[in-house]
Amino acid sequence: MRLSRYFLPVLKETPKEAEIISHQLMLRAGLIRQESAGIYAWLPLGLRILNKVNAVIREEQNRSGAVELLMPTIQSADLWRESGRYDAYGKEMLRIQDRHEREMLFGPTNEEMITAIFRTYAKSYRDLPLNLYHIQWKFRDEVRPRFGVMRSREFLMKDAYSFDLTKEAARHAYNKMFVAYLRTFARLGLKAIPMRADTGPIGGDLSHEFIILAETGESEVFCHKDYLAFATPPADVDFDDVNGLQSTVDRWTSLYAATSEMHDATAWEGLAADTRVSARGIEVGHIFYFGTKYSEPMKAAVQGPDGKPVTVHMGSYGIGPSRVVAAIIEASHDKDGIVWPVPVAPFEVALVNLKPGDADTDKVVADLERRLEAAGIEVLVDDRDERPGAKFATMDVIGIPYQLIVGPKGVKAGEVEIKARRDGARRTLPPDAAAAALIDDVMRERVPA
Ligand code: 5CA
Repeated sequence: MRLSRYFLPVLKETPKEAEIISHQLMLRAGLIRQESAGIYAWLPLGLRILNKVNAVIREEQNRSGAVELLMPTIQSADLWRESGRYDAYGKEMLRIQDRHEREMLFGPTNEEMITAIFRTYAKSYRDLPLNLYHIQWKFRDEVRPRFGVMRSREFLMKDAYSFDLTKEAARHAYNKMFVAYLRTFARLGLKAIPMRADTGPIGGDLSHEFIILAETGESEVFCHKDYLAFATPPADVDFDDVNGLQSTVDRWTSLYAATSEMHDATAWEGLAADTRVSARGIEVGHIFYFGTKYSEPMKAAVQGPDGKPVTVHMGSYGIGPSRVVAAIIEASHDKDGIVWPVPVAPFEVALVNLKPGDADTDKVVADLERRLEAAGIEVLVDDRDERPGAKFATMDVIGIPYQLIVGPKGVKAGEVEIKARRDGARRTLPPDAAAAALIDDVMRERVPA
């Protein structure tokens, strides 16, 4: 992609309305634009990042056995009357009337709709277990939308819903999502700690929030410091191994970890002082087991092995990809801008042409672009007619992991320069060797172990 033909509205100044660093940098780097309070347009660079986050989430959901579908954003109020949540949900629900004066709503979550889909088609215990998910926009009319896409009114959610015959089977479904979430957040470059959590309007008696520690987090959280060094379950984890998965979950829930709503001050005081981490946290995922809370009133039952109807046990599992983008920035930035980990970077290499119009430089840049793209690397070529300083500043703000810098002096000497955005480390190499080194580095970092 040539920057001269792209749409990248980078801002020089930090917008005053943005209070936290991720919001400031998302506006400065031209990722999002506010359209109304808590409602954002995703500009081209931002959309590429959001799509990368979704791709990682999707891969790990699919790996765990969940199946993707897509439900609409607009739902009928009648569906919510069946579960009894239409009135209970309160002012956070955006209620809409269509031209026939039918009551509709913009979905804040999809438990009711997925239960209705399930009961239409699933008739037998042989249809179970089942986990269906989608990645779709939600709307919650938050009283205080703030911090950009971190707490917005319209936001993207990956929500999965599991259906099982028994409570034990539902526990296994819960554990699958628990482990898939550990892998997902690790691949996104985040250290997420599962914490016992309150279930709020979703309901149920078993629930964990996946929290990343960050100064700008909205809630206060408490956890044992050993969690920070726990190893992520490997890519070849066997999701059908009931005991194996349970022991992974047991280990990840063996030490103290709680959000402020679930905090037990006495248990906390009992821990050795040097093992206690009390910090601010950002909730990037939330999983729930709620048994028959929806299947009972909505009559979602299947025929059991003995021919009798069994009301199914359900759970729901959410991740907020739009919030995750902001959370990654909170966890990965420096004074000059964003530092994207390769798996979510909007482009993997920024190829900076220091003198567009200089025939020799242009040729080396074009060759490098072709070579990298042929290897499947995503390249943004800075071919703008700008001072080198301005180009470097832009590339630093938008945070592409590697900069490949080509100027007339280097070209004469047969050299180009690689700068790693992460630590600023520089290497000077002949163009061919630089391309080979970058292809190596990017491929290695795409899917971390
Ligand atoms: N139906 C359940 C699970 S599928 C549910 O709605 N859970 S939730 O309310 O906890 O939301 C799931 C995830 O969506 C949260 O963990 C968070 O990452 C994201 N999320 C929730 N509210 C917002 C918001 N206002 N702005 C951005 N992301 C949000």
